[in-house]
Amino acid sequence: KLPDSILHFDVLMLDIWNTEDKVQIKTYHKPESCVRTVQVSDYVRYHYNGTLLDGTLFDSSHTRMRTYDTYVGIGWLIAGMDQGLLGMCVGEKRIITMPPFLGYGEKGDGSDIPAQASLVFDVILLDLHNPKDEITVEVQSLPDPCPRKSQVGDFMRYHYNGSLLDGTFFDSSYSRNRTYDTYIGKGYVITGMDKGLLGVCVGEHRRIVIPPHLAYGEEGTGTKIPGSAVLVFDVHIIDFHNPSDIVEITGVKPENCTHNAKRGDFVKYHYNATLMDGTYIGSTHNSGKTYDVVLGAGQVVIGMEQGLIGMCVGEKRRLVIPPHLAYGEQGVDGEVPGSAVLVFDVELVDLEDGLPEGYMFVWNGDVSPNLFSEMDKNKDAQVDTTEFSDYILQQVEEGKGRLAPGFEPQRIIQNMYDNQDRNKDGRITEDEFKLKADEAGSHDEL
Ligand SMILES: [Ca+2]
Ligand SMILES: [Ca+2]
Repeated sequence: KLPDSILHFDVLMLDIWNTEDKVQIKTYHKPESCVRTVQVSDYVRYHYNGTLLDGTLFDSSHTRMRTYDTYVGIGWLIAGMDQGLLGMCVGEKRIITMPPFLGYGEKGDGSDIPAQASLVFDVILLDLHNPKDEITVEVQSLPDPCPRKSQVGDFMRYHYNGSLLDGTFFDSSYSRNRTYDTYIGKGYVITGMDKGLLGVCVGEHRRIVIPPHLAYGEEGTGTKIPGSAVLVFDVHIIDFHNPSDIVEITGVKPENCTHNAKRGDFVKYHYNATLMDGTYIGSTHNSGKTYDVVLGAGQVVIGMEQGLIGMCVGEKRRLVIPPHLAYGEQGVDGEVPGSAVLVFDVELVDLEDGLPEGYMFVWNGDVSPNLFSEMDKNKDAQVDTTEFSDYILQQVEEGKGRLAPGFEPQRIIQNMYDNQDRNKDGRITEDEFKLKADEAGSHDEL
């Protein structure tokens, strides 16, 4: 022992705790919106930096570039974390400080955490769900009226933005500039989406929050959706239909509407066409020229023919035509998207009665018994195309016969002529004429 010596101690305080200590929580960032906080048995994904009380870093999820994923409050974590994460919001940042007996205690952990060390975790919570969770749906805007809501088996076209709970974007149909198209309720999309798209209206905006067990599970998918991630989809319903849909016809029938369009009739109409969301497709009103077709002749899509049948001149209808009665899955390049439902506002402007099914020419009265000799103007015992054509046109002009409306008369007459000229030598003899006239049920009959 040295007498009268002065002792110097340089003391560096590394750690201090008390057996009465509890977990200390200091929140230094709280998100504006916090609909839900961590409860016992929730599953969380978070990032952390772990340090000793003196600031020595012993572990970091950030350097591993992946979140720490675990259940909370049921003993999967050290006690200090099981307690310290409770009540946290997604997006919240907090510092959780715990005494060693709530951390790794007397033994410490490996070479990085010494015995009896207090621990400090700087935590940001990224994700939170409970295995008992269902999807949640938040309707953001609802069209009025909404005459129909989607059901299992409908085919839907929608846009979406997909993000994780902390707001990290992972996918968007908008970026591809095309809708996502699928049957719903049939397992073609993740379970949560299948459920979340039921009961929607055309035009609706809704947010669908899907826990991982109803999405991509513990594995996640691709590079952007981590395992056990909750997904947030903001969807906009463009349209939907059912494969069993027929043309939906609305409109008020004018009074004294007695003469209605039927198959074979030649009709002239105006239309304005849009998609269900109002996107313009086309209109006759721009040119002022009507669209003219023969009903049943396949000149327009089936849904349009069905929608026009039964209309009278002056009548207006709205036709909602599902894609299988319009342009199908293909659509029309650059004009109509595949599988799109179309809305036509039509007005019938003119209607000319067609001929009976299958006929292109009919006599209004009795047929002349001297048909052949009447046609054979120059009396050379054969009818050539000019004689034939002149004769038919004259009958039409005098009201004795009618050609099917809506077709080129010369083409009809040429067909009739070719039909009659059995040996195809370019002229019709009296024998050919009789032979043909004897056959029953043939079309374009004289
Ligand atoms: Ca002749
Ligand atoms: Ca001939």
